[in-house]
Amino acid sequence: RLLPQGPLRDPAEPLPYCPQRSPLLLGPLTVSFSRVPTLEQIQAKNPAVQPGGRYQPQTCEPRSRTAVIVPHRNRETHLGHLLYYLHPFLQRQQLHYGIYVVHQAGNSTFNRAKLLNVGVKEALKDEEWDCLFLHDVDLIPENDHNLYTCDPWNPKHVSIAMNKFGYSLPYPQYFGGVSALTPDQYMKINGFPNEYWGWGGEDDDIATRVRLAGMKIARPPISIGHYKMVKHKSDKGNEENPHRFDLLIRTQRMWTQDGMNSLTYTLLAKHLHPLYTNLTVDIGTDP
Ligand code: GDU
Repeated sequence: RLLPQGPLRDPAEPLPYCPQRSPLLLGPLTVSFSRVPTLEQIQAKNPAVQPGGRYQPQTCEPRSRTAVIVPHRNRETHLGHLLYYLHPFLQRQQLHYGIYVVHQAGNSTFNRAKLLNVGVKEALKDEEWDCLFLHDVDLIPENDHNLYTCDPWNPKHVSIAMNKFGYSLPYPQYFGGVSALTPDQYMKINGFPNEYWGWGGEDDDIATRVRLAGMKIARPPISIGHYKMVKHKSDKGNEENPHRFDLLIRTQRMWTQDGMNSLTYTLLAKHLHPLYTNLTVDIGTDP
């Protein structure tokens, strides 16, 4: 039974579930970085987005509550591109969602995986999210059939076909870019490692955790896992991690000790920006 919408609907009655397949989806999208949108322009295009970058459909009960968590420092232009494309994309999928940007304070070496652990911990204080999307700031999905929902059984690697790798997977265990885990799956792998400072290695560590925790990597069909990367030079403060191969040898021994159960940080600020929740965090420095 479909309930009447609008003024005829009794507000005490629960909303019907959103359809299994959203009627708003467009399929392949054209993504261009030729103009950098201002935050005001993005806000004007997304009037239903609430402070903190939250949204939920008004006419149906969403089937997923997804938190998108973005590790960030000094990539404001990329963040503009991501917000410009991601807000309408997620609304077309009829999701209840929130976007979190986890900003590493200070100039010490960048630590992507630890920032994502912080984002998960803080996001779960806000709401009972049932899907966590761990999302690089410079990757834009190019097909909205790529649903930002979780696989109930296995962690999902989503950015499987990036333009920079010729729209194919660079190697079978690749887990970098964009991935999606339920909170249970995230805890089952003890989250992401905290000890990878600088570029590289942490994504392979996470893939190993998935295997060691007895799960497999789920993936969408290659044709819909397309992503376009905003071109960038390597960042100051995120140089290649020279210890990454040594750390990877130790994953099997360390994964139950290094992760969500050993996470320490200081939350310096939490700000509900009109388009996202900004968490500014002191995660310490590379030992
Ligand atoms: N980032 C910042 N500021 C920085 C450095 C990194 O915001 O100064 C964030 C961004 O979200 C960025 C992400 O960290 O998208 C990953 O960093 P890079 O873009 O420099 O790395 P790559 O483009 O080479 O990314 C690939 C994968 C990542 C990760 C990385 C190795 O897409 O998910 O696994 O390799 O660390």
